[in-house]
Amino acid sequence: MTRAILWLCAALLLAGAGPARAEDGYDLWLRYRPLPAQARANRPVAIVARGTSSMMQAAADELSRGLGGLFATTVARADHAGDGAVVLARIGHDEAASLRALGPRLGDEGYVVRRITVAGRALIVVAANDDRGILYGSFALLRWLQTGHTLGAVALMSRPKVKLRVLDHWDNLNGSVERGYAGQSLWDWWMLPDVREPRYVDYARANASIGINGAVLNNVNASASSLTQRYIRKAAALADIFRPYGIKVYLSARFSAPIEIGHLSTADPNDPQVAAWWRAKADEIYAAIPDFGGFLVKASSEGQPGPQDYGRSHADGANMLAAALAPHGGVVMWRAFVYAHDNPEDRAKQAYDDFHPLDGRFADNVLVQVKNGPIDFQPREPFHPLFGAMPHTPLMIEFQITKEYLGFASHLVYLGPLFEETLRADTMAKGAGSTVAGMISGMAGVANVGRDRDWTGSIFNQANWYAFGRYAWDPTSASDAIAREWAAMTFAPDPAVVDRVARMMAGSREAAVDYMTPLGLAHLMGTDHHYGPAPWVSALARPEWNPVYYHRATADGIGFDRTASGSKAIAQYAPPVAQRLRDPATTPERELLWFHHLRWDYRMPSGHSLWEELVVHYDRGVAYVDQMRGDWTALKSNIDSERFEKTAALLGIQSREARWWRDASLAYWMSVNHLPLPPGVRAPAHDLAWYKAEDFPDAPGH
Ligand code: BDP
Repeated sequence: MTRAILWLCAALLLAGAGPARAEDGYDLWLRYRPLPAQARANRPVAIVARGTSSMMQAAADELSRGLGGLFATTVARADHAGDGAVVLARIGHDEAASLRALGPRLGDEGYVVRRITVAGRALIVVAANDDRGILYGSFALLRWLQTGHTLGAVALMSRPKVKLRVLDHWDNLNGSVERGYAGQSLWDWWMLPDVREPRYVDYARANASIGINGAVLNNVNASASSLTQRYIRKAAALADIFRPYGIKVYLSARFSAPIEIGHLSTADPNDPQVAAWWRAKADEIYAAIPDFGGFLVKASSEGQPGPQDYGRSHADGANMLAAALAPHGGVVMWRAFVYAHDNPEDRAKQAYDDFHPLDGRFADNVLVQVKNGPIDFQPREPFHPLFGAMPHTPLMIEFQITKEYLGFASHLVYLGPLFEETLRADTMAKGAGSTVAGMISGMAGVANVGRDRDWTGSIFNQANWYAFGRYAWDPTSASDAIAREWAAMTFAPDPAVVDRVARMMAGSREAAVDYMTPLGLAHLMGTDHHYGPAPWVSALARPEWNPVYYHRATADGIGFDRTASGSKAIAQYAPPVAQRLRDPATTPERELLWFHHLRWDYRMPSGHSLWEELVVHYDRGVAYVDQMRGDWTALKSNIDSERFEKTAALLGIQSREARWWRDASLAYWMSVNHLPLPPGVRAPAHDLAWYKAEDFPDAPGH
């Protein structure tokens, strides 16, 4: 029977049983609601774990919970693997003997899930070289079923392509979250280490289900207090909870901590006393957290202290910390997000200028963490020129999962296509095919989770957490496949639901780019809180804080000239890429105004003038949101009322705010270019003064 028919039967059964059960999103994609009766025919009878580690237990418990839910029965743990049992075993174990040859292909953390017959018994075996692989394999088996496949057909094998897969929490010790739109911090620092909330376990389960293996607990704009003994104890409690789920904890380290909490007179990385302080601090942390991951550091950036305060380089600073962590096996994730207030250079060039000369000068346990684009998590940026330019330095890529620049919690913007675009970008550093995906040793995502009941402020924001994990596991993934997987697990593996939800998601990021910053524009948002449009802002203290710095619109034209006649930022890319970007005609249209300043009447390939084309994009973005609303309405009978209503309300906000972005932007551009709107185009709802007067002192996340 086809899946569509199975789902039709299930829907009919449900209809007979009354309205679908209300849900609040807490269960994320791990809902484990019963499969349709026909899909439950071949049910597992028991779970047998060949090992006693806490990770093995976590895997077995998850299977018990998941299979129990999906098959609407109890699937208990057992010692004997009878016919129909699910067995968790290391590759060397007898019951996994026939899989032994696969061992080398699984490496660390990889898994294989197969239906095999052992001494006449049909077993489902989840096997790996290590327990972490078994944990991931267990979640993969559940995902297989949740996405509408049958147990009988299971045959899975996978290993992660990226070693460090980390969530960065920008959580402050007072419970606020920098750029967080899902309530207060998940960590109740005040009550820790005594109160160990069940939520922490569910957070760890969710991460393990998508292969995330690290969490930085505190904000990159770090407080030195997080390194005091009191807070180390709190972090240790979280580490204990996360350990069975394969998640290491990391801390953001404030570079000046030796002064602030160590009472030294300097934090100079070349001062032996400073180095000794960090060594002692690392020893203290490892005594409490033996598998501590290491430090994330934002230094000499946006006013944060750093090695440059002492005339030292980023390598000097990173290597000093790395030396303190090395004896314990820890790493330093040193951020390349730097730009200086006294540097008149194009902001997009500054990170490259600082870091490129340091290639090969970092210690072995340092990773340089580079944002996806050269400025700052904008709705669209070209890939960062450091990718491909530091062949002798392990690089991590940093994405922002929280939607600081993409509509906060309310806009439905699926980030899969954004991740995909950067990861697939060809740096041409070593010839064609030198993709960003192929040159990263780690992937960090600025987390979007908070204390909201649905974790992320909306159901669809959960998809971005999910997609981040799936991309970190395999950066060559396809965003549409991930969206479909998520939709099946989150709603139902009913093709009617999955097709429509995936369709909504597919174009949602492009739509946000269209109504916010089309054709390569960037950084046009409101000051400080970053909510809403403010392309007119021009009076902030530092030039690069002002939107006008980025769009450079005048009566003649618009865009940032980064060619040889402008800031020359294009020269930071490998020659074949630079060659293409030099000419507006060969620059990808989506990045046109990032690299070029063009006249308003510049002829686009469509035949439109640049001005007309901009208007088309704004309108296209708004129209897409309307289409998503229509799609969602059509799903009303397929989705439980609680998640349906909340999402519908948020789409209402998005529809209003997409129009606001469009209208305010157009009103401003027209005040600069004095051009009329093309015939038939709707005029902004208000005049420019009205948009400028809007004020949001209470916007969240700031
Ligand atoms: C910017 C955020 C700011 C962060 C900064 C960073 O607005 O709050 O501190 O990124 O990444 O986008 O350090």
